[in-house]
Amino acid sequence: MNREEALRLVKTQITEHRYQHTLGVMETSIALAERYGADQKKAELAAIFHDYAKFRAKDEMKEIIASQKMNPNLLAFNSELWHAPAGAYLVETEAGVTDREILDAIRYHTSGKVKMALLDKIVFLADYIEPGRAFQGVDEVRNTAKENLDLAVIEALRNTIFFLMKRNQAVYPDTFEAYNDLILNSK
Ligand code: DGI
Ligand code: FE
Ligand code: FE
Ligand code: FE
Repeated sequence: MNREEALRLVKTQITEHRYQHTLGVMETSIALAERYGADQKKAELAAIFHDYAKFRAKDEMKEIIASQKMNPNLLAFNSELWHAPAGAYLVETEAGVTDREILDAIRYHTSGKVKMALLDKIVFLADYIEPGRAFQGVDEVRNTAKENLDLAVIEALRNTIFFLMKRNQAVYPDTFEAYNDLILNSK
């Protein structure tokens, strides 16, 4: 699928604000793929589709998580997590994307996971640092992303974990596992 067709499909699914975010994630993912030697076309498609399910009803996402035998533990945590795995499923079944690396990058773009693939890291990070984002600390992560991909992902994970903990929110285990894995194993 080319960029235009993918963007056209995604535009029907999300708000104009989210579409502008998606364009930012797309440009940032392509730049990170170029910088760190990933497939730029896969980075582009994964980014375009990463928030495909963002506005689906919670009941529909719950049903997908259950019927597709995804980790049922997801349902005990913040519903913000659900659009990523539900999105991977819908992008495959509705948009016809079959590439496993692209689908995984969509699946793990919110939570992260242990042993993230290069494309997973790129989309996760691009989602965090795209030009439209204004999180506390995002400029530091943008700078780190120019030099060290793993360290930038660690910083984004750390900021998100802090953010959730400051608000007394639970942190999904995969997010901690992603953080621990990169701290222990990244060079
Ligand atoms: O979909 P986006 O808004 O572009 O961003 P996202 O997919 O990274 O997810 C949005 C939010 O999910 C993020 O701001 C924090 C929230 N969230 C809730 N629980 C968790 C979580 N994020 C992570 N990484 N881990 C959690 O347990
Ligand atoms: Fe998202
Ligand atoms: Fe994210
Ligand atoms: Fe996003």
